[in-house]
Amino acid sequence: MSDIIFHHYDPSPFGEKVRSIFGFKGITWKSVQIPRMMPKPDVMPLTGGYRKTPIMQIGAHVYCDTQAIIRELEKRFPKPTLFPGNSQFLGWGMSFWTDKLLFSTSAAIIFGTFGDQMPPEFVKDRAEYSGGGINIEKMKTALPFSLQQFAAMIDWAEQGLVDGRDYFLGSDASLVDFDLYFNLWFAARAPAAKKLIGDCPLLSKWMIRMAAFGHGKPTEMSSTEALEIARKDDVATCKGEIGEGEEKHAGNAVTVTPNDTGRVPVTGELVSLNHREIALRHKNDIVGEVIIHFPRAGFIVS
Ligand SMILES: N[C@@H](CCC(=O)N[C@@H](CS)C(=O)NCC(=O)O)C(=O)O
Repeated sequence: MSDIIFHHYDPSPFGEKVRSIFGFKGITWKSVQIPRMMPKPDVMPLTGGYRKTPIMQIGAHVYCDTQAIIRELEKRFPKPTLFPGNSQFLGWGMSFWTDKLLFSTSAAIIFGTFGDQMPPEFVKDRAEYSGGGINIEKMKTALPFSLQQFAAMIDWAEQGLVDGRDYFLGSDASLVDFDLYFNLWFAARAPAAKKLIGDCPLLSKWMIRMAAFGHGKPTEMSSTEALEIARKDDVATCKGEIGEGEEKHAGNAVTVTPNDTGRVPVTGELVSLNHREIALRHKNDIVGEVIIHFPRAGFIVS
């Protein structure tokens, strides 16, 4: 099997979500460190312009968004499953709360706490990325409110562990746990959020259990090596999956854009379109043809 190549940076919270799943599943992977902000010259040829972190590459297949990455990992490494007791709905549904609302609360705490120490070019990059949602002065003023919201939401999690279970769905970890974990891992950089988590004794012990999964077995790879692997992989005959009623769109030139942040459209020829996935065949001079996979939920195809 081709290598799992993961493009990320170590402090990336969404990167941590996937790294902790690598640990849970005991996956061996290649780690490519990418810039924390634009420009990302060695990422763009793989993603066609999608700029978020992380992405996963397998040969000339590129998976954008943790939803697409996790779905592919579950397919290739089904054991241990992220969905014990057929918990797909809870896992994916939970991720829309943790990745959007809870994450924006965690980010508001981080920017409200450390905004003054962040390099101006980083703040400018994130302001553009979020479509104007980052304003350090406002986030500093709103910090007490953000912390109250955070405390109220993590109290739900503390309540979820009161019967002595190890993980939110019982004795086995599930996507629900990994959805929450990376947010707390991120927010805990702010001393006030760390204290709120510390005030939840069951959640604190759960954090230790989650951290113990580790990150699997990574080895470093350079971005030029990753580009070369994509270039050498031939995906000319690769076929996707077109869902019922979507046949008329197959092969069309389309754009795919996230519907929240980092709204950069990616263009290509449509190879997959169904309730779970959108995939495009994208060409450029650096890597030739790549197949770029996105989740359907949260992305706009036009
Ligand atoms: N829905 C995306 C969200 C990813 C995301 O927001 N990542 C943040 C960093 S962890 C990001 O892309 N920041 C801008 C950047 O890295 O350029 C996913 O699940 O992968």
